[in-house]
Amino acid sequence: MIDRFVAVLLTFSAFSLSAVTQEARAADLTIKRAWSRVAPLGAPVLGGYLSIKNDGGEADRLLAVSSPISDNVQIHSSAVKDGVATMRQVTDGVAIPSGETVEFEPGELHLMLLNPKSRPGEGEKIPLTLVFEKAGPLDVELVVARSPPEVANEHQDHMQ
Ligand SMILES: [Cu+2]
Repeated sequence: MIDRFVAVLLTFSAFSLSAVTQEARAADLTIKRAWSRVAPLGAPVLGGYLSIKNDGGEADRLLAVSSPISDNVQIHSSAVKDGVATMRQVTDGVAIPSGETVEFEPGELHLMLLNPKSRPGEGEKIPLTLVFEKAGPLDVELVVARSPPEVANEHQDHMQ
């Protein structure tokens, strides 16, 4: 238990967050492009999108997500059935395989904050805690934007 606590402290001391790329890191996991779409006034839910990269040698698993602005943050998967978009709650977590990046994005796997206590405006941030089976808890912030944030450098490098 003590070891676990120390591990969490070390995780937080290594924690970094960039306002530009919304990047956070814990152990072998890197979170990028954490954002939420600007919601209309009175929206019953807020969407949460991000990518989780696992550079570790073994798989991890996103078990749960929480936020101070919602008592019920769910993981959803989307599918189109008979031309109708539907989504369902994922209750057994999401595997983050070793060496892979799992994307949470509109119309696909995503996070959903139910009954939000506030609806932050464009440029504001929504705190979120991701709980992983092995890496433990990781704090990130969703930047509220109208469209997905660009990933700086990574793709542009190829065009120069
Ligand atoms: Cu949803």
